[in-house]
Amino acid sequence: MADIRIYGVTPSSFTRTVRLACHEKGIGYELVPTIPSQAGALNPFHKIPIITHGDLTLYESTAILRYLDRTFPGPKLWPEESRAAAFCDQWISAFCDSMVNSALRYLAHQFGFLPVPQEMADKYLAKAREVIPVFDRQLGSSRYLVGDRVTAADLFLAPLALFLPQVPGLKEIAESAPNLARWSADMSGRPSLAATVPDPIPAVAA
Ligand SMILES: N[C@@H](CCC(=O)N[C@@H](CS)C(=O)NCC(=O)O)C(=O)O
Repeated sequence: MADIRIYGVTPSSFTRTVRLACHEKGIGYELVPTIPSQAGALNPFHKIPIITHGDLTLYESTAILRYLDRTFPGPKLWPEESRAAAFCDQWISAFCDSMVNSALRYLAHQFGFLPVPQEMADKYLAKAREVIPVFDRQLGSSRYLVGDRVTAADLFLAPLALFLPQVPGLKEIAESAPNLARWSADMSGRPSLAATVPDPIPAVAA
């Protein structure tokens, strides 16, 4: 087993992304249950996930996946070819910016993790109506976000995408995204997704 520790909690989208990367590459790890308010000793920004590997402490999920990909053998999470690698970075960045600042924030509000006024939550939902179809169109042009094999970009999108059907408002948007649905079904069948199913969080009332 590799000496990797992941500090986070199972329902956290970014924590699951890091766990997915470990499973896809066959890296053993220990999950150390840590909520953001407990993260300050390892991450001055008080966010999860964080990893430690020997004397290394690393936060920010993209940096963590890059480190895992460069350090460990197993399937590459970024394509070799420069344009495909750039598109992989593009979709990760689009997820971390546009998708997080719409669908993920709306979901966090609905689950009670983000106490913002309803007016703000409504804006997140309106933005999700623009953002989710962009990902859907991309998944209509290739099997995965970048080409015909799973990359790091898919590992960022999957945890959130698989939550969409549980959240009224987002569920209806997801139902109008057939390529995203096809891709979600495909991703759900991967052992990495099966091995990282989040602990339940209370259902959201419609
Ligand atoms: N940019 C960070 C974002 C991580 C993030 O937002 N994590 C969430 C949990 S999924 C968190 O810690 N939220 C607490 C907060 O924002 O205060 C990354 O890529 O790892």
